[in-house]
Amino acid sequence: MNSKISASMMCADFLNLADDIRELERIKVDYLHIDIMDNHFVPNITLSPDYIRQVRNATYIPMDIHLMINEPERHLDLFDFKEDDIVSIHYESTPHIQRALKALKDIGVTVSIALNPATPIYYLDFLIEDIDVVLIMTVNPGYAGQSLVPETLEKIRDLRIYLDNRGGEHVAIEVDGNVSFENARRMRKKGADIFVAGSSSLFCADMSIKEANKILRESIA
Ligand code: S6P
Ligand code: MG
Repeated sequence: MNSKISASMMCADFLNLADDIRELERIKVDYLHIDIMDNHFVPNITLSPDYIRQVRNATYIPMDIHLMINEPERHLDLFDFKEDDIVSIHYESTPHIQRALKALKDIGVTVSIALNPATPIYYLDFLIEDIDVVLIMTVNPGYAGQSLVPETLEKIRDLRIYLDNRGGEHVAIEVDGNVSFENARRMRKKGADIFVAGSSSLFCADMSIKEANKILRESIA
């Protein structure tokens, strides 16, 4: 599939959020990546259902909602999901992952399963029918600004082969964590389709969103 960019909103300028959103519309970003953390599944707290509602009123860009919360199936009704959204839940976050994925499918969103760096690909053996996207965490979830876990690069390539051999050719691969210009190029070569762009690229300190977008698009073309 054509590569897509999902802008990591926990890295946006909170004091000038409306300006950042207008700029993200101008550069035609594909998704707004919204990190939701509960301070249990991961040791941090970030964005919220209210944030989603407010931002939803300010833009037409679909959302890519990354739930880093325990037992997400118990909390889905807190969220205002829309049909164009991707919603990711973590394999590691619930003993009832298939039930949770099915609940997302019933809501009608694009269903994504997220895997932490150390979670093996074969855990998807009985889930391929239930998913549209696999979100490969290329850092351990919880914080922006971390370094790539290098083993995850091969994991992207292995996952593409694994999916293609099991009737999952249509399943997209998303990558999240230290998606720098250089890492994005390497991830694209391994088979990544959707790139979460945070402090390592789109929101890096030393250039504008417009300039960063140009370099990132070239890296993943
Ligand atoms: C991390 C979170 C990510 C970060 C993103 C930040 O737990 O899921 O989505 O927001 O990785 O990007 P960067 O370039 O700072 O790693
Ligand atoms: Mg994320």
